[in-house]
Amino acid sequence: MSLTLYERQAKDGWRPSPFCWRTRFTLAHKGLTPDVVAIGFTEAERIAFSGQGKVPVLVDGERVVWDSWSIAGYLEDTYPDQSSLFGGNGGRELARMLGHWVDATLQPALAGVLAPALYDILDAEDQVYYRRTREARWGMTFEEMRGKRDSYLAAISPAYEPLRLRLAEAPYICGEKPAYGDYLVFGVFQWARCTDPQDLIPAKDAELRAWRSRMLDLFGGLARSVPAFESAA
Ligand SMILES: N[C@@H](CCC(=O)N[C@@H](CS)C(=O)NCC(=O)O)C(=O)O
Repeated sequence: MSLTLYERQAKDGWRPSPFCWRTRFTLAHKGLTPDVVAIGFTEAERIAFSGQGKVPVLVDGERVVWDSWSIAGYLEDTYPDQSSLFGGNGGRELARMLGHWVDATLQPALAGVLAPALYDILDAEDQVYYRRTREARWGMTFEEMRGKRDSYLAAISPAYEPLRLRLAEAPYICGEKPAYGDYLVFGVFQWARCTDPQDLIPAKDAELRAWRSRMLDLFGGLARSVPAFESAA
């Protein structure tokens, strides 16, 4: 059966989307290797068949699934013989909560830095679209956001606190082995690695860095196989 993943690409093959990284790791966890079709922001017509305009979109034979959470649930239910993403129903519910924390707290904590930085790695046509939509969302220009970079950077550290506490207890967020909760969080740090030259995990956060390094090694170095800034190893 053919399996195709549509994901975001920036210029020169850079792959910055945190949502798409969740899905890449989810597929790898299930031992699945999709054909990857990378599209720019201004190529939404290529996923119009899904009835919406965002990536990731997974096509599994006749089945079309979009939204990283829906894709994770679909893969867990459709490929139950492979290693579980959630470790049962309670784990699935907890993963949903963790996803909400990532979307509502962790990702926004880095977004003030990463939104204008992402602009720099887009093709010219995508830059026009991205600037228009993101500046409207933030209510200020990218230049104004860059001017506030130091204050955005200072606000990141408190958002890491739950990760610090967890990674002092276990090698992975999900325990002895990585699972969906790790992929949710890692997507954010892979977005950072693939977007901004500065490492957004400071040296003092050694355990968080060590976890990121383990995540980068997973699945044959899947996340190391794309262009990224070397500062965040
Ligand atoms: N809740 C969705 C969010 C997906 C999402 O926001 N994808 C971005 C990735 S760059 C996108 O395609 N945005 C389209 C746009 O801004 O036009 C998920 O978890 O998959």
